[in-house]
Formats: sequence, C-alpha cells, structure tokens
Amino acid sequence: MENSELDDTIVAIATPPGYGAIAVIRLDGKCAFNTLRKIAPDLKDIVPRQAQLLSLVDRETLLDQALVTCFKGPQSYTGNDLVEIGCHGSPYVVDRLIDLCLTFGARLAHPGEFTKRAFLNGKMNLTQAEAVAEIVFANHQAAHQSSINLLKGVTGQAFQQIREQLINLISILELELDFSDQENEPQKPQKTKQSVKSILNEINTLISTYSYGKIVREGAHVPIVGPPNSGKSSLLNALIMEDRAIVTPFPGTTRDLIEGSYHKEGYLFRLFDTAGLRTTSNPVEKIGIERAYQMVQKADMVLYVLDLSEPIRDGIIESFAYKHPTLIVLNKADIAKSKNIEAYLQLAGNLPKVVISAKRNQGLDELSKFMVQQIKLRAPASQHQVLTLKRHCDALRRAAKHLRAANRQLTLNQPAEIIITELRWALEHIDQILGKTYNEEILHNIFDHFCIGK
Ligand SMILES: Nc1nc2c(ncn2[C@@H]2O[C@H](COP(=O)(O)OP(=O)(O)O)[C@@H](O)[C@H]2O)c(=O)[nH]1
Ligand SMILES: [Mg+2]
Repeated sequence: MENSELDDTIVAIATPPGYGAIAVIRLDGKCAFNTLRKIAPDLKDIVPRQAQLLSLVDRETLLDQALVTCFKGPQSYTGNDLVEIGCHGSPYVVDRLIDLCLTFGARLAHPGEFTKRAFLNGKMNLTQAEAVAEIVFANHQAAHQSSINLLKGVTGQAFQQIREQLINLISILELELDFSDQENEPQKPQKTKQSVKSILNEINTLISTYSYGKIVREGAHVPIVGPPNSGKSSLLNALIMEDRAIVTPFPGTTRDLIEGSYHKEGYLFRLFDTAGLRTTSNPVEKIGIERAYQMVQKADMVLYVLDLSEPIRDGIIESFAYKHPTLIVLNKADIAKSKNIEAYLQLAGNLPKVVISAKRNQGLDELSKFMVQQIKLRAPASQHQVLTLKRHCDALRRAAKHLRAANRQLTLNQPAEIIITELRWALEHIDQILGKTYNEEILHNIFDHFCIGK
C-alpha cells in the first residue's frame, strides 16, 4: 500500500457474505463521517462509541434501518475515523450501501487493510496484527490459546527482550569505539562472546519451540500406514467417527491419501489414510504407496497399523518406523489369539504400542490419549513463548546466523566494527518480527492472508 493510500476512505463488509441476521460494513478514513452523513441524513452529532439507530437512504428512498457506531480517531481500531454499520444481513442491502459509499468517494478495502492501518497508525505491533488473523482462523483450543498469547503480546515479550539485549550489547561496543583513543578499559572479547552466546541461546530455545508451535497452529500430521488390510481405513473412520474411507476385505483398496481430522484435549489431529505398503506392479497403487512414504517424511507422528490375526513375517515393521516418531497400533484384537498378541508386542519391542480393535471401537481412547501425550511431550517448559508462525521462526533463524557470524569474528579477533555490523543485522531481523522496521513485501505477505473487512 502506498502511503498516499492511507488517506483514502475505504469500505468493506466485515461479516461473511450471504444472507444473515445482520451484516457489518466498515468505513474508515478521513471522509468516513462525511460519507455516512450522505447515506444517513438523520445523523445529527457524531457521538463516538455510541450505537445510534439510523435510517439509511439510497438517494430519497429508505434502504434500511441500521445500528451505526462511530469511532473518532485515534480512538478506534484503525486509529482513523471509523464507522461500523450494522445493517440487516441482506446481500442486496449490503451491495447497495457499499455502492453508495463508493459513489461518495470511498474505495473498496484490500484484504486486511483495516488491521494494516491499525499497525501503521501504531495501534498495535506487527505480531499483534498477525494475531488478529490467527484468532479468526484458529479452529481448535490450542491454536486459539496461542493466538491469544500473540495478541496479548506475551509472545512478543520474548522478541522484545532479545531486542533489548542486542541493543545493549551494540551500544557498549559502539561506545568503546567512540572512546577507543581514551584510556577506557574495553570490554574483554571473552565477555562480548558470552553475551552473544547467551542471546544466541535464547533465540535457539525459541526456534526449538516451532515444531511444537506448528502442531498447535496447524494440527499434527499423522499418516496411518501399514500392510494392506490391517485396518488403516477402519481406524481412520473410527477415530473421526465418520464413514470417510472405503473399507473392504480386499487388499489394495485405498490408494489416494484420505484426510480426516479430529480434536482431542484441545489438539487437532490431521489423519491421513494411505495405501497399504506392499510390493505391487499396479502403477496406480505404486503411486499411492509412494505418497504414503512421502507423508511419513513430513509426519509429526506415524500410526503403524498391524493385523494381529495375521502371522508375523520378516520386515513387517519397516525401518522408517525407527527413524520417525511411530506408534505401533496392533489391530483386530477381537479376533486375535492371545499367543499372537504376545508375539506382536514382543516384535514392537521398544516402540510405543497399543492394542485395539478398530471394528469394535476398542482401545481407541487409549490410543488417542497416547497421541496427545506424544504431542505434550514436545511442549516447551513455558507454553507462553511458543513460536507458531513461520515468519517469526525464519526471522529468528536469520538473526541466529548473524550472531554465529559475530561469534566467529570474535574468535578471529576481528575489529569491533565487524562484530557490530553482524549484531546490527541480527537486530534488523528481530525488528522485522515486531514491525519496528518493515517493507512493503513483509506487509503484503502478512495482510494479504487476511479476509476482506478485517
Ligand atoms: N475383526 C476385525 N476386522 C477388522 C478390524 N479392522 C478392520 N477389519 C476388517 O479388515 C478388513 C480391511 O480393513 P480396512 O480398514 O479396509 O484395511 P486397510 O486396507 O488397512 O485400509 C475389512 O474387512 C475390515 O472390516 C478389526 O478391528 N477387527
Ligand atoms: Mg484402506
């Protein structure tokens, strides 16, 4: 957005399109109140933050009666003069009202433009602006909680602390440079190194929370794999309590990845039913099996389903199970001989395992609890400071790269200017997280993912 665009008066519907009890239209900018006056001739005084019932007219004809709230800048969401019109949720009324605003000089708002204005007007920092979108999109408890932490600025505090430490260190080094000709005792390189290391540690600790944060935000990716006919599709259906995947007694039924999700203890699990693992000459099935292996590569946890009623054969648990977090799910307990169950339990060895019957819904609760426990094990000590956004993690990684470089330069006894340059780069990346410095590309990437009217 060009800066001149900040002066425009913008309009958009803030509620989902379609029929509804009410719809909210937002009008923001210098001419917001004037535009309102043209469609609401009854309006006398602007009483900030007080809803008024007004007649809205399309030229002379009454279009609707609406509850209108005016916010006088800077005490508004955006920091500008802002109007929220709560009209009846009729697509016709909404379209007409927006058209009228356009006729009177407003323009359509871009996605996220109201929140972008709030950020540019200093009403919130960039991580808080991101939190607004996160709250809207959070569809389970864990994601919601992390977005609230972001909004309250709890997560931002961690970045703020790192920023302060960096500024501190840079100013000490700069001061020494300024007074290097005087008889000041310069800070020992060893001490500078310690400070760099301690900041780097904090950054690395934060980065390490991202694998958990990603699960919190997007849900855990859990492929269901195993030999054909072991009951993978049955397990998917049983866990999501829906008849999603086709279940047949014929091996090789499932080929495409079939996704189904469910919530447990506030976490979202995204299950992927996959083609049974076997050697096959069928080209379609081959592709399906290839996809199953690909899913394993990016999985947060793998459910490896085995059929307890089948004899154990060599290589029935493939080697990837030992490289990725895998839970062995021993299925068909309802028709298995206890001798077989014992043998399978032994086969699974040190891998975590549960015995279930997908068909009879037995052991599923235990399985789910186990899955939750596996996720919880990855939670960092402080649940408040968890990275959930890739943008933050990427910026921290870049900052860490410069701190490592600073560390190397210190070891090589390089002059302070070089160390300061690296530290300044690290600071720049932290500042970009908080939006203390930004460019159009950063803003575009963030706000383009917002909905219109937000
Ligand atoms: N007795 C019994 N049969 C099961 C169980 N789970 C699945 N089956 C049966 O095993 C066959 C294969 O199941 P399916 O879910 O399609 O296996 P997939 O090929 O691994 O997806 C079907 O006939 C299912 O009804 C179970 O827990 N007990
Ligand atoms: Mg199947």
